[in-house]
Amino acid sequence: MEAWVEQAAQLTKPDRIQFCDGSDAENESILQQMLRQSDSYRLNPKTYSNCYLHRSNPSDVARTEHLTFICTPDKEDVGPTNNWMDPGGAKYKVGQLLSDSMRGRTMYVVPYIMGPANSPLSKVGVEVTDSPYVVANMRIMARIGKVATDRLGSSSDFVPGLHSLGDLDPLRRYIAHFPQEQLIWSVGSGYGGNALLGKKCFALRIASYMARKQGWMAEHMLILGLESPGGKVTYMAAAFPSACGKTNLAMMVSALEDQGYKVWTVGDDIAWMRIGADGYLHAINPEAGFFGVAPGTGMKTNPNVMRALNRNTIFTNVGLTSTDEPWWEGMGEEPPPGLITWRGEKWDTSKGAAAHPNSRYTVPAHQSPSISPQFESPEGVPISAFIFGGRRARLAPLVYEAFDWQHGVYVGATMASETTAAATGDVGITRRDPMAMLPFCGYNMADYFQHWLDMGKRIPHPPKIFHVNWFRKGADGKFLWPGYGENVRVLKWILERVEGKGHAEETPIGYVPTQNALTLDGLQLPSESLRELFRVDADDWEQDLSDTREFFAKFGGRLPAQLRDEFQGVVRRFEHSVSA
Ligand code: OXD
Ligand code: MN
Repeated sequence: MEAWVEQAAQLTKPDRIQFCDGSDAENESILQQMLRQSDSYRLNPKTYSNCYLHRSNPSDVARTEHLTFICTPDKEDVGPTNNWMDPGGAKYKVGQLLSDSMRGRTMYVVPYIMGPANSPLSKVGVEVTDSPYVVANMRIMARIGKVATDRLGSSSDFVPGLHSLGDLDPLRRYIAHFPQEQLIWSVGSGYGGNALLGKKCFALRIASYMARKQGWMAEHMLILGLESPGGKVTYMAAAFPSACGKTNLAMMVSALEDQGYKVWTVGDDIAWMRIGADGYLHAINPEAGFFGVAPGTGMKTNPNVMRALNRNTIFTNVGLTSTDEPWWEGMGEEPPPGLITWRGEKWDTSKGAAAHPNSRYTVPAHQSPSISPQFESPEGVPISAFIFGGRRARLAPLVYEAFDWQHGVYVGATMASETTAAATGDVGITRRDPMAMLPFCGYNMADYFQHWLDMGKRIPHPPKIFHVNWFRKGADGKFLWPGYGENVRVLKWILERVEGKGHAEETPIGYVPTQNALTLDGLQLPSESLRELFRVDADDWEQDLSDTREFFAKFGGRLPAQLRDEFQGVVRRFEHSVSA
């Protein structure tokens, strides 16, 4: 590690190097350094103890997928859904931007563990960065400092990540991954997904590459435990594209709590999974905190996280009240007088939203009242169900179950969603996002599908696979399903299917709950809404199938034949159902 840090310093030429031990005293000094820069503020210490607001450069507010590269000698190895650079070329180009980039700055060295400190599934990374904001966030999102150097010892088995803010100009911004060397270089951005290298860069892009080689899975999935009456907890992992409600689902306050159904949070974004001695797939959450989207988060949508956010939290690009408290749209309160926008201007209605739509909170996971007692479990939790989903205003029913693993892989591979503000680009466009991994898969997605198919053959007790859509709209343009805490009703049906009990009928796309299969007591849902929520419309699916065909064609001969077979299977079943 010291040798690599020395190399990084020779390239970037910092004035000082600070090795982080993760102690409280050190954190205090990092926060002071963060506050000395003009973009960070301490929030009201009475109501938001040890909380901070950071305002990022307005051109640096989200992941920049067009500036994110996977660097391998053979272009084919990254596939049609990733940006490619040759490793030598990338080292030269990005190296020029990193060269001398830390002059006049401190280089912080942050050793960290992704995953519980004593878990065999966890892995060590080392990030060097010139941003105290990044260090303060890494401290919440990973286990940093001594615990990591102790685990590493004199071994060189760690993922090095070199990060520099550079000059924050998007024209000089690159997030480059070298999977074969297990190396990350990021320059020109301070935004979470681009700069907290343990998260998307390591725990998804590099880890997905490692996982395929080593026979495990690194997925963009939340992990939750559903407790049922009697106290048994069944674990599920769910993949939704960015900003589709993973955090809210993982931390849900169940609408069926008085019937004995309660949700426990293990993770809200990433799952690392290995086959356990019991034949189940076991999952750990590699992260130690939640980096959640603030707008839309309130006491109605996510009371658990709201109860966690009043201490030890870093807010990024939210609004600021005259009493030094954070504010965002959907928090549940009207804009207060004297509100300041995320750009630091006085808010009025002409300014639009006071908080940036991708503004975030970074909060320690253990502060959520819903945190699972298994959160630190070294062996992880056994997963009984995988849930895929996205925002589909028209197409997909509220929930359906795949016929088997191979069909489930097809369901995941054909996932699509209407885009949100988590990445730069147009919002509201439907894009294919297989397993929610489109921006995060560190190799050719066709090979990733094959890895999923192979894993299914190796797992003695594979999870059942489901698809949900909380976002279906009626003819009036309104959401048909209330969502949030009511989603537990869908989880309950999934649990019943896992236990071989829930009722369902076969449709061309999978098993859909029968009209009375969902527990709906206490919900005033018109029966037309219910019918609409479960409807499988042949015309809509026909259109979607032609889009899927185009998407699959991108992968050419590398697409696994089993997925072509599954595609034909859906087409055939629709033809039968129409002629019947
Ligand atoms: C995230 C994302 O921040 O997916 O989790 O963009
Ligand atoms: Mn995510």
